[in-house]
Amino acid sequence: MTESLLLRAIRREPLPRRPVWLMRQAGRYLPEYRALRGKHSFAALAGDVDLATRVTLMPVERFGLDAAIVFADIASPLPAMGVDVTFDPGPVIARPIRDQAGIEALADTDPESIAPVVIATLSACRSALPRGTALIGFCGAPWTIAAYLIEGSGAREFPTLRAFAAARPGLLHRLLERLSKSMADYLIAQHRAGADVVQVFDSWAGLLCREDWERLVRPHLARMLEEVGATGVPRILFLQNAPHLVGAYAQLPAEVLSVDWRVDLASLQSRVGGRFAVQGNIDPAVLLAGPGPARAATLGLLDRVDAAGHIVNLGHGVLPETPLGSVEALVEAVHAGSAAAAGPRPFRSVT
Ligand code: 1CP
Repeated sequence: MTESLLLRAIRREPLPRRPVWLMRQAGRYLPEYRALRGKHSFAALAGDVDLATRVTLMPVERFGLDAAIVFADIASPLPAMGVDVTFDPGPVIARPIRDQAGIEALADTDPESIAPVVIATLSACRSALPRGTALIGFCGAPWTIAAYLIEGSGAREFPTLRAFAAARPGLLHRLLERLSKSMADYLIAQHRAGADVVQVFDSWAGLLCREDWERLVRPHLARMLEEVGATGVPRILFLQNAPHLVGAYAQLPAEVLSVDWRVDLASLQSRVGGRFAVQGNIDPAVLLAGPGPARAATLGLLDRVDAAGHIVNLGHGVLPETPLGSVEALVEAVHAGSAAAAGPRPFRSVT
């Protein structure tokens, strides 16, 4: 049984080459995804185990990536909490939460019943993937989920959320407490269903100053990570647009820190590499410039960042306009990064 490069990199073992996967690797830049999306809405794709399994496997089959991330959205567990959510294209909350009644109306969750389609998709993906390809489960961090619930949808700089945090800190605590419990349930269920690793996406981490983050957000994120960590599943913690918080996140309980391109990964590694593996952090916009710049950015990253405990990824998700050749160039550069690079792995496809 071959253990995945991803799991071994998380333990910072010496490896024949670095693992590589990409955030948002299953999505609109893939022609096979667009073809399927032409026939089904996003909600229909993510709501069907067979279709979601097919989409999860698409980028792994095409590029030979070292991990699959389950095709779902950070909003996928919200219906289990009684939240009415649609997609246009991102999550839209029918009744944004702005008061105590909205928080108290949230349903309690448990790992046995949360998001059954995502859980069944993970089991199907785990049986389809070779052991050497890791399967990643994920959730939104409590703060990032709260951002959607309070604002009502994605928004530039989330002003309603920040106003709520200033005016109703007690209610925000209560909401984050509920979310941290439900997201822990969700990740535990994903691990039981076959996720080898879980990633927490704190995409909107950077909206608060450090003092407010420490006071309002940190205790809830820490508690969720602790609860999930008790199962033994490795935790990747991703923060976006938050260079001022990287030092604070590096004190949280997780195995991997994943940062965007604004952060110097080599210096982060030299500061925290004794405690964390690091993941990232090519600017996804560089891939828009084509295979040449994508290859150059990848080689530059491999050169600067020490191989031990480095998982190659982008600093944020693949953009929909990304040429396939850029992704191919990135993956090839990682594979060529070592003379001992593993050859193509057998892959059992699900149709
Ligand atoms: O129209 C379409 O085809 C839907 C586009 C789409 C896709 C492909 C959405 C709506 N969600 C997803 C899948 C998705 N979302 C995945 C699985 C695919 C993969 O990674 O391979 C994952 C991990 C997510 C996570 C997600 N959704 C995050 C965290 C990561 C990040 O990018 O920061 C966030 C913030 C969302 C919200 C969301 N969902 C969809 C969109 C377009 C957005 C962002 C824009 C917004 O907030 O309005």
